Amino acid sequence: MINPEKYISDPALLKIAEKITDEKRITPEEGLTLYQNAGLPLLGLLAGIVRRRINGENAFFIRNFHIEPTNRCIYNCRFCSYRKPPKHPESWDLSHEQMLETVKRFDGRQIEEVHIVGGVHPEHDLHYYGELIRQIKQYRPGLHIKAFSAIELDYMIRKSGYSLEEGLGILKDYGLDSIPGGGAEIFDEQIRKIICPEKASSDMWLRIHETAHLAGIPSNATMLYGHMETYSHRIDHMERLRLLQDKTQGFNAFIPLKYKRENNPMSHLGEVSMIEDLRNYAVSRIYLDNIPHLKAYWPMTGKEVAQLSLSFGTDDLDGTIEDTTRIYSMAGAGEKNPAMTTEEICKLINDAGFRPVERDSLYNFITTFAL
Ligand code: V47
Ligand code: SF4
Repeated sequence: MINPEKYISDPALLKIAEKITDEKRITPEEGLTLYQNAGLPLLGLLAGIVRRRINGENAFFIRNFHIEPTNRCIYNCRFCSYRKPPKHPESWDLSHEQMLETVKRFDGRQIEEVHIVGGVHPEHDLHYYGELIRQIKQYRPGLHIKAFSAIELDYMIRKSGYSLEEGLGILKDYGLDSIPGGGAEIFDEQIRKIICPEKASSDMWLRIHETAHLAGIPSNATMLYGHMETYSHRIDHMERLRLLQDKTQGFNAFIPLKYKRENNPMSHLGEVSMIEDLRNYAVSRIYLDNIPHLKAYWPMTGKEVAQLSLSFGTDDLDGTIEDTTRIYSMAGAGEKNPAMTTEEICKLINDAGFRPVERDSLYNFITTFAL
């Protein structure tokens, strides 16, 4: 038997480690202690215990692609490299036909999910996006539509004059299946005031996800970290998510997103290290004991960090992507033309010692590969 006392000399960390191995929930103060005082090896060990309890040796991926309808946006978040003003040479605003062309590129190929997310266009309302969803569903009924961050939803629902309940219900009727996790950034109101003062508030983000969950629309949650937030702000962010998840059980996955500095006004802040990325994945896995999946979004992290993160609590590498997203490469993320074949993803997972599982959007197993 391993005697933990022999390896963990700090009594506070020892107590937390014992709680985790006893399957007990850690407090916000204990989460903060982990961030402040636990080294990478201990965090990896503890996150691995939680990961194995929830997901065994499985590491999930999906066949998916993105549609980014527009990079025009009424807001101007200081960390954003994606938004461009109307007549800028790199600005775009795709028509429904152009977006359907992207769907048609996958004719005859197995594909599970389309992820639709973009800027908040001043003129596009709920029915504009509803019609897009309707046309995609009509063309390819089996395709799961995961679409619109809470920030886009807030604007399109208000613009069309509906309550949240009505707006989300109407979008569900058009064919919306689930909601991605974007726009959460960091919930602390003071930091939000500095980095994204105009966009929907933290309370509104949480209300939209709660309302969606109650309407039977599952969702994800993100956290933008590595800018000017403190560890307390990260714990506060995760605590608000953990409380909501206790109420609704509607979150499928948590996705930490490291702030990337290229082409945005916050560049002077620099970027945190890979060690910090792995520590953050591990604390997230331990803290969010009620959100089943922790996603390493590889177009953002790069393939190697995503692979390594599997040993620090993550169990989901998102998907094949098919070179259909620009949001992260515009901010200087590792992958300029993100695309991976299922063979590549399986090898990446296998080489890290985990079992590749191809999933659908709701984490039902499609194919389980050999370990
Ligand atoms: O909310 C914007 C982030 C998010 C930068 O649900 C940046 O499966 C880092 O939500 N550096 C949108 N991050 C993307 C998103 C997402 C991604 C992958 C999977 C899922 C999912 C959702 O991108 C924004 C913001 O937090 N972001 N700019 C930047 N410079
Ligand atoms: Fe607009 Fe989203 Fe960029 Fe903020 S992060 S400016 S809401 S596109």
